[in-house]
Amino acid sequence: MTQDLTQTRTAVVTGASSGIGAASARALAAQGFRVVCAARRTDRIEELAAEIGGEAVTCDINDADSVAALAAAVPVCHVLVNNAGGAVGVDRVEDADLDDWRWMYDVNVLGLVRVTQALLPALRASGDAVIVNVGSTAGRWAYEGGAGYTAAKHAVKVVSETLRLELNGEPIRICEVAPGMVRTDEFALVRFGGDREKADAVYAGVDQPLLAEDVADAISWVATRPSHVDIDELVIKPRAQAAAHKVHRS
Ligand code: 8X3
Repeated sequence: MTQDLTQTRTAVVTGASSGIGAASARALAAQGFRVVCAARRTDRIEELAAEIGGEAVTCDINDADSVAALAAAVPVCHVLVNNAGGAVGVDRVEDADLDDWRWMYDVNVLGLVRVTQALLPALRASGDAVIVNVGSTAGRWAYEGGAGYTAAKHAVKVVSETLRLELNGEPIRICEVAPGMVRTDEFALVRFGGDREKADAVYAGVDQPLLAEDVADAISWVATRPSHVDIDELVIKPRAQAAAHKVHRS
C-alpha cells in the first residue's frame, strides 16, 4: 500500500473478477478511487488491479476468515460495492433444489451481510461512506422459475432498507442498484449450468440488453454524489425491457 490513505478515497468491490464487478472497479478507478478488487479468482483480480492501479485481495465472501482478511487489508473504506452474487437454476418452487436456494441465499444475502459487517469500522473511519448493494429487478418482481433468486434479491432490497434505518445519523449512505437484463459473460451461463444455448436464449432478439459498463456507470454515479445526497434505489433496465414478462424481442 503505497498511497496516502488520507488523500486517497478507497473503494472495495466484491465479485470484481468479472461482469458488473470488474466494470465497476474500472469505473471507480477512472473516478480516482483506489480500488480494492475482491473475489475468489486471484488471477483475474490481479490482472484487473494491475490494469487500474488498484489492489487485489483474494476473498470468498462466504468464508468468515477470508472476509476478516479483506477487512484487515482495508482500514479506511469510502465506497463498498457489494456486487458478488448470482443465480442458479430456473426450477419451479414445486421442484426446487433447496441446495441451489441455499447457495443463492448464501452468496446474495449472507455474503453481503458478512462483508458489510466486517467493513463497517472502515466505512465509519472514512467519515463519509457509500455502500452500494447490487440488487436486481428480481428484487422487485416475481417470475415463474425464479423464486430462489427473486427471494434472495428481495432480501437484498430489505437488508438495504434496514441498514439505512439502522445507520441513520452516521455518515454512511446505502444505495441499492437494481439492474434488469444485463448481458454479461457469466450470469446466465452460471444460471443454466454452463448451457450456452439456454444462456443465449435469455437475450435472443433483445435490442441491446444492458452491458456491465452501463451498470458500472450507474454505480460510479451513485458513489460520486455530494455527501448529503443519498440515492436510495436505482432501477436500471434496457429500453426493451418494461417488466419481467414484457421484453420486446425482434
Ligand atoms: C438479473 C435480472 O431478470 O434475470 O438480476 O432476474 S433477472
